[in-house]
Amino acid sequence: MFTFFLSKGVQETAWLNFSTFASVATGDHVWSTPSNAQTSNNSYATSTLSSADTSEYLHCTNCNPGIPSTSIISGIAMQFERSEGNTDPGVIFTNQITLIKGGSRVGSKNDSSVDWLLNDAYFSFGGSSDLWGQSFTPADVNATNFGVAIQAGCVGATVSEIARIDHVQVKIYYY
Ligand SMILES: [Ca+2]
Ligand SMILES: [Ca+2]
Repeated sequence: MFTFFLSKGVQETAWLNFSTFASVATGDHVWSTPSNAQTSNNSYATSTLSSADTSEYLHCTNCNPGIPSTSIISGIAMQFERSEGNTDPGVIFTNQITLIKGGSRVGSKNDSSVDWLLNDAYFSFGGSSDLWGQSFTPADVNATNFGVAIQAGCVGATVSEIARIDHVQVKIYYY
């Protein structure tokens, strides 16, 4: 039985949508209509930023992964579909992405060297053996207060620019 358990290898959920969304401090500007990040439909969570500003964190929680209670969580990935408005292209970037464990932001990645594009595109972070420097039990990720958070930044803008997020998803890897 134990040998079979080990030989199963790592399993993964589908890319999961979230059900609960909020704009949460800290940051210079709120996310409007945060629940627009639930599905890919070209309706956006937006935050309007001037140069050197950051958005608040877009908190996305409640993904209902249903991980069996005896499993080991080996990795967590997230992806999000993003773009920027077209008043001053090339000034919006990802300042910070974190996971949310027990309702609090933990772990951190940034992608500040990559500008968000004028057209929607998905970018992904994390992976099958990446726990973002944290540890998670099945109960942690099954909880309604597990999720991801995204903070946008802006640099070099001559006018205010809009950060836009169409869709946020998460995938859990476990064995
Ligand atoms: Ca889209
Ligand atoms: Ca959307």
